[in-house]
Amino acid sequence: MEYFPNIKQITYEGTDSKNPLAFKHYDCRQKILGKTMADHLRFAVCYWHTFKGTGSDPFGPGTIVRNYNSSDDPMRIAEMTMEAAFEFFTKLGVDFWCFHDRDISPEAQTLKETNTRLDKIAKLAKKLQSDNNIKLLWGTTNAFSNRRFMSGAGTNPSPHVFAYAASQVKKAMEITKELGGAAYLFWGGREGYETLLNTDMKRELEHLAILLQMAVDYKKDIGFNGQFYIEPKPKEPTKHQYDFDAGNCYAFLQKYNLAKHFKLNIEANHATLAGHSFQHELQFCIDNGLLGSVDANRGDLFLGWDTDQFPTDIYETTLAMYTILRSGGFTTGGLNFDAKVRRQSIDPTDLFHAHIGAMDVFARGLKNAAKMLTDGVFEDVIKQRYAGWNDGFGAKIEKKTAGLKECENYILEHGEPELQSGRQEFLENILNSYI
Ligand code: XUL
Ligand code: CO
Repeated sequence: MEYFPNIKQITYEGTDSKNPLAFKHYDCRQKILGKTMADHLRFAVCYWHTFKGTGSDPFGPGTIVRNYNSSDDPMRIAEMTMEAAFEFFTKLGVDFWCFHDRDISPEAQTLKETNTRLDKIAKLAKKLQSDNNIKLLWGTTNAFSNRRFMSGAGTNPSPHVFAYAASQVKKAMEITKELGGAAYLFWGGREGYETLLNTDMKRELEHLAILLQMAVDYKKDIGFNGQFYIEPKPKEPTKHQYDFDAGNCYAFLQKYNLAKHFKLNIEANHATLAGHSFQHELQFCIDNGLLGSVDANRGDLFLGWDTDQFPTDIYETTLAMYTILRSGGFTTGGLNFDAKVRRQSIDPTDLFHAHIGAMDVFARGLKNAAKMLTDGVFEDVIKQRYAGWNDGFGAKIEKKTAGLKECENYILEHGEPELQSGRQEFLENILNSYI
């Protein structure tokens, strides 16, 4: 059955095209700095929002009705959804997808039955992957929706719930391996707290580290070679999420000797919720060898929660791609659209408009970033600004051969420093000239 019969293959038609169902900027085969756009951007569609999202919010149930949900049998729905998903990936022309175990297959009465269901759907996914030449960017488990996880998964006060979460991680990692996933992801769904009146934060964090170590060990046991990611988020669903931001995750990973096993998956909307720019979180990761992958979306300036909107801002995508390109680009990671169409966008075609726009805005970001990098204006400015450290007394400080006394002597001899403008407005104007 065809699930999107009104949609043909989406193709690149160039900037003059008026066709809303065509790319104006994303030309998958076009080479930028020696690599195709497809290989730079590594676009992925997320299963949860795009195929399982129905537009429900705290004030009302879903508004979106999909043809692949038209069955009384939940497993038939799971199969039809998977078929619809691969039709969507193929028509859109993305190379990757991402999923949670519970997105692709519904939970049953027991873990055993649930896992049998998962195996069945994973088999279908594997066939569709190979038929359509689509790859898995990452898989993960949903250990936050079921009521058993109301107080967390790895950080739950009950070891019984911890063990349940751990067994879900085990199975989800196995199917991720079976599907050739480039990575396995941990987002700390309800790993956080509502009040310290009932929470032993220290113990909970120790338990989280134990769970991750178990995963590291099991990964070795089964020979899964994918990369592990943690996805930071500062709040929502809990008031305080433990994996607050990239800096916080890094401190946690170092404390528990896990840093060499993990990279981070940076989500734009999570960065802004943490009070950081998307670019800041990316740069922090790059500076510390932590950049894994990206959940590409955006928040709303006026709303303080995770609205998960599709990216539309060329400034944001230009700065993000500039930062990613400067670091050498993605290896295992890519740009996963962890984004959902709005509650009133009820047509299947809206899913295509959302992804086409997002892919085009990242393609523009990539092209702008490549020009910025080739011209080297910003790199030169930074080089010049720090040139004082390359020799003389600056080099002595960097080599740690000067102490407080030497600094004092230097000032006594040289007096007041000469100040240099930061030239921010000048640089912002140059940035604008690329956009
Ligand atoms: C939630 C979120 C998740 C993760 C995967 O805010 O971003 O969907 O990306 O669990
Ligand atoms: Co995400």
